[in-house]
Amino acid sequence: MTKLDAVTLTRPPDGVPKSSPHPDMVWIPGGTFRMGSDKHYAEEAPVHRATVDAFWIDRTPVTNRQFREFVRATGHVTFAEIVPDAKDYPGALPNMLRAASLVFSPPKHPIDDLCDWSQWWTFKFGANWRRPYGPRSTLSGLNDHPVVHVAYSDALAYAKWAGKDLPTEAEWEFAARGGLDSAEFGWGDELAPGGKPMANTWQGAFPRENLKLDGYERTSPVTAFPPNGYGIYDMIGNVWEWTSDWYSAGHEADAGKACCIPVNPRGGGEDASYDPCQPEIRIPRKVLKGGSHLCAPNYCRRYRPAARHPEPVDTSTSHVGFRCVVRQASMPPAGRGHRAVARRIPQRMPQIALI
Ligand SMILES: [Ca+2]
Ligand SMILES: [Ca+2]
Ligand SMILES: [Cu+2]
Repeated sequence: MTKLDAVTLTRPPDGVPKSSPHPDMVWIPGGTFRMGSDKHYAEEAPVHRATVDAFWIDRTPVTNRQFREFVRATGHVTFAEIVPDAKDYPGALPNMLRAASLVFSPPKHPIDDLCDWSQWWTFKFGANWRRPYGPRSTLSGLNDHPVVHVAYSDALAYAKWAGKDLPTEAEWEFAARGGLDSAEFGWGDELAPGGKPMANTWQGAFPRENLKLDGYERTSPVTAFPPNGYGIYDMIGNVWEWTSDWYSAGHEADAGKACCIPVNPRGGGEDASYDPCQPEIRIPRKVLKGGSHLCAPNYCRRYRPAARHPEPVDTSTSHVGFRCVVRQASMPPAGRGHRAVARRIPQRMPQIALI
């Protein structure tokens, strides 16, 4: 076991602007922190020290209002709006070759098997960021909710357009901890201190009983819950957020000596990110962070800064969004064996977060 060090925070160096380079960004001081957790899911272990340089981060996840501005300015068409090309789908079922996205649909019957996510995820034709629940839905009332149904390439395209980038996993986790080193949640050690919900998660027995004690059945406005110690909102819950790191099944061991703590770590390589349970599907997976409105105590306790989940780069859902960062210096590329993200398409339907 490594002796726990006090978190070291750096202050913005001289010359760093006091106000952000873009509206609604918050300065994160950077420093050395304990990343991961040994007390929860295996993929979060081991706890290890990591250092991140200071950066700016969006105060909230990107909203539908903001994403609409981007689409108006660029004409960007999201992955979920594009009809898949049969050439890209050897062996695909022809009736699945339609523009679609995964929408959470609570099952009508009791579920015996909580591993069978197809019971509550529907690959809904015509669902996309403008029609988040399906072809007849709209964004009415959802302007200040996070954009959803965005694949990795959509998040990255937005970030580039905005003159920003996507956070690494280490940056994201550092920011989510809000200066509380090794606390279980982004606000302390209790999920709902004094009964007060601190994030949009799921109360009740997932996936059928949504008690909505936090006031929201699905997504919520991005400032509906209190900000963390850095003044940023919704890191935990509401929607999972894309990071730019390839997923690997666990973290590297702690460096041991202070000299060797990794600086701006980028996780493993793309090749290690494929799903070992589905070797025939070669779609690399990125790390999602923060949990969502579907994370429930009986099913998925990932409403914590250390939590992480693999998401295939081409998968979009009703519970995944993103936010951006701005750095002073460029970041090294993701992981070892980095290659460009190819537009590879799954055989039948996107793999999907088991959440
Ligand atoms: Ca909720
Ligand atoms: Ca979030
Ligand atoms: Cu979850």
